[in-house]
Amino acid sequence: DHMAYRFTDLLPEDFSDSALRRDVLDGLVDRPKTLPPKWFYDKTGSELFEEITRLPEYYPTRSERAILQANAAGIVSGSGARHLIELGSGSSEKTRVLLDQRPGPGSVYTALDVSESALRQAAEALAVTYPDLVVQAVRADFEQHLATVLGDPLTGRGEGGRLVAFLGGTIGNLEPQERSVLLAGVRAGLDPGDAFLLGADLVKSPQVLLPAYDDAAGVTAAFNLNLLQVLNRRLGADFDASEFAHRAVWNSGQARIEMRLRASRRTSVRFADLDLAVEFGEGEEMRTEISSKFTAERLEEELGQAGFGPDGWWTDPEGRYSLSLWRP
Ligand code: AVJ
Repeated sequence: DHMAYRFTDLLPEDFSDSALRRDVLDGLVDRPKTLPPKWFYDKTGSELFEEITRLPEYYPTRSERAILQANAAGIVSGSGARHLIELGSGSSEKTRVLLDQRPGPGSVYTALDVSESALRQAAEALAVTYPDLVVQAVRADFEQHLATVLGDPLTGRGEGGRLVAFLGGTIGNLEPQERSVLLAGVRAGLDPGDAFLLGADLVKSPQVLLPAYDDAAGVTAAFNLNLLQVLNRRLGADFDASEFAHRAVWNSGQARIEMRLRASRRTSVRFADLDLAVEFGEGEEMRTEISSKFTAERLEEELGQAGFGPDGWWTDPEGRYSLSLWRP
């Protein structure tokens, strides 16, 4: 049955257009210039990201998968969950490791993402593999719709047994302020008996971190520079990508990798659709992504601030990446 899942759309039709316009108008008039990383993921960008996850230098995806595979039974049975709710589910590929441990027929999986095509593809495939699983796909922005998604009637409050998962290290892409808002929002949506599973990359030597974001084959550079094509196509901009270079910088004070695009010469860029011109000075950098790295102490402090207590901690053998379980 090709309709074996429920689809709910919480986003306006023009959501991504209006959000992109706002982000460009806000971020490219600021100093330093910044853009949020969510705009990387057009078709080419999503393919380049998949390629990044297979690079020898890029460990987070492999580490997270290894932790999930080694500990899925303990995570799922320890959480007591019958309903898995995934924020930013993408292809839901690694989610299968958790779903394989579901307690029985009637278990529920709710996927939340901004991409309808990714949601439908993932939901359809999961409904085929797991005919006894109730699958829901919700097109929503986890920075806006947590209360709706974690409330009735979508995911049923108050019965306990819900596990909210936020995997892939995406928490690291949020600014500290956005992070605390998100964590507080998850906490507010959970009841006693529910749990929160978080995938977070850990602080380590810049000798490991920097190559992960500036690989020898140049895939991350292509991924970063592709953002300029996204802006050219979607907003009628006229970036000349050959005038910009990929940079990855370890900001030790804030414990984060910053990806930037550096203008090699003075240049002016027009955004036809926005009636906007943006000047870049020679050597000026636009920050396109932060990828924060955490310590166990830091996570415990931030999750504690949001009203969570620790209930489980797993890393890969090299201690590069963490999965952690939290209780409201
Ligand atoms: C999967 C979004 C967390 O920050 O490591 C990979 C994205 N950027 N290489 C990360 C990314 C550059 C990635 N996230």
